[in-house]
Amino acid sequence: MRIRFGAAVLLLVLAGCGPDSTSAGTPPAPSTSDSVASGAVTVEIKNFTFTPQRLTVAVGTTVTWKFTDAAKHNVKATDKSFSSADLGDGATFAHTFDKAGEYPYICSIHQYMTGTVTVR
Ligand SMILES: [Cu+2]
Repeated sequence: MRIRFGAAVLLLVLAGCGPDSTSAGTPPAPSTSDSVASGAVTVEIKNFTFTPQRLTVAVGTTVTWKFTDAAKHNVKATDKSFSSADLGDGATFAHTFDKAGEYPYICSIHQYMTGTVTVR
């Protein structure tokens, strides 16, 4: 009984780590994964987080950021190759990546919000 109870508590704790279970997550270990997204790729901006935070796409892919937060956010590339206005819930911003490379970006309103698009 004691052991079972402990396991149940552990499960509850683990389940509590992910408050948002509405969308399918990306694999946690992208380093060995070879999945390169192409076509229409969406990054959701919700709860002050870019999801997925790291993204690998093929050259020529258009990435659309979907703003679904009550607070306003923006998407600004560190190298200034793309930059959105401050946008609120329901807005979208799209950028087509024509050159291979690594494109880190932030929300300049909340600079702890970071993401990276890798193009190859
Ligand atoms: Cu923000």
